[in-house]
Amino acid sequence: MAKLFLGLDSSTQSLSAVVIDLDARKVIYEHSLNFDAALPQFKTKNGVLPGRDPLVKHSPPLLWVAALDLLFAQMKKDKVALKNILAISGCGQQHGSVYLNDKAVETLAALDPKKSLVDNLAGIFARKTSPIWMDSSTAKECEEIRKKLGGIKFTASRTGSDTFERFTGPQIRKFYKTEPKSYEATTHIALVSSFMASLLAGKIAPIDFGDGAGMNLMDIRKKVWNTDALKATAPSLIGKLPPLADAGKVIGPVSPYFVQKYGINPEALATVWTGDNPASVVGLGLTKPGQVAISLGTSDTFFGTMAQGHTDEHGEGHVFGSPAGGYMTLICFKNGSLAREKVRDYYKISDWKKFGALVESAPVGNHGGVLLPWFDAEIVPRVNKPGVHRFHLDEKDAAANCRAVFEAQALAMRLHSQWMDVIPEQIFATGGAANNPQLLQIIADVMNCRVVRIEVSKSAALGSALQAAHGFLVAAGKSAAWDKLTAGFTKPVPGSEVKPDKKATKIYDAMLDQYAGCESDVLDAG
Ligand code: XUL
Repeated sequence: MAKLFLGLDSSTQSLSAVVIDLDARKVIYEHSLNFDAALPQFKTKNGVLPGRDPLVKHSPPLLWVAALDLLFAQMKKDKVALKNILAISGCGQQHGSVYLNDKAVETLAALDPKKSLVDNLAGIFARKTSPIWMDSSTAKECEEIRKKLGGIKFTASRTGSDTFERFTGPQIRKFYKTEPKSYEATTHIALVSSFMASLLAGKIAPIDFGDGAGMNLMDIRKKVWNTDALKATAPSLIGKLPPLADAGKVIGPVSPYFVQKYGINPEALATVWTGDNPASVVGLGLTKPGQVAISLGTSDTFFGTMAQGHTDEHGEGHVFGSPAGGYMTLICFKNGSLAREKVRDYYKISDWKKFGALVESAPVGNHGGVLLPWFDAEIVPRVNKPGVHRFHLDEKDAAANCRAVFEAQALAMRLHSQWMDVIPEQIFATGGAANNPQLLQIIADVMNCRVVRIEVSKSAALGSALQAAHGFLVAAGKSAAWDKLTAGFTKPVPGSEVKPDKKATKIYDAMLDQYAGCESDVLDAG
């Protein structure tokens, strides 16, 4: 009998499933369910409830509940061998929180398969909507918590990150301040990840060290709830939080609801979920320190595995627990493809091939020309006022500006990842813009490291399936080395390797200080 493991990814816009056959090292099933299209009755746009305040971004948790039923129904329809699934794990969009009342425990334990999950669970919420990671309405609460914890450096060194608007602690504080009665009626606070795990386990699930680190509530070193952070956030918080645990740890057998309704193996194990970024680290096979990935999408993220959880004293980057043990780091640049596309459109360049040819026609280092492409407010470095800044760069020179946007993005990655103290051996590039050879060459030259392209459509769900396998093997007392588990699932695209050019690297080594000076000039000027 094939050993199958199911991984789920409850993201902002969709719920995805990946089933792996571990021994065959194969993904045997993939499916994604888009929330807006599949569940229009929840009236979300891109998975989020429309609202008047652009800073507030909430989603209805019952949407995620309904999606889980639909996805299992789809898997049954697609004849996935659910009776052979040995364990299930998953991941969720990070930071989002779900508020449950005193009916949650007994309701979860007695789910009736004759009813839908939504009908079973409609009465368990102390708050109808969930703030998600796109919410940035808690600047005041961030400031309050940061101040009580002793400033940026201390907040980051204790909890893994400075306070950020989307992080769960500031969100909980805002809820407590604005809706104290509902906060009081909340008996359990879950993350999206632990909430979804609770549905499968039929009981309140622990929060893992990866997603827990995205709350500003967990002691990043000791991996326990931090008393000072809890106190700075809201009263009686400890009693509302579940325990912390390793991602993939077995919670118990899957709820009979899924066995009776969808025919899943009654012995399938429900395990602890994590956040989507920690799951992607495993899904991309970054299980050893020094392995780094960049995801070049709407925004660009730079993340990797780190042995020691040392934190960024400037508070720009994050440290989360990694499902593979140890830590992972993450920095997020908002002006990724967003900026690349703005430059392309500004110079009326019809496609990326032409854009690439223009980049190649300008010299490495652009004769010292620098562009700061902060078309939108930037996360790293923190720039609240959007603006595009040119230094020794002629706005009319399309080629120089095309090269400059790529060089700035690569130099920013190098500059702002220095605190990680991770010397990458090789960088995996994913996301749409990883198809751009000139961008990959510049990243290889700036980082002085080879870059390979990796194509994975569902790295977070794949990471979750591997996490289920890991949890299953550990519970069975079997060997579960992460590098062996992930081997064969994540292969670089053949022939995609880009090697650094020594001469170019020398130019960029010298240019880094100049680039940092340009950033400082603009940031100091406010
Ligand atoms: C990470 C973050 C996002 C969400 C997206 O800190 O906010 O990447 O996890 O789902």
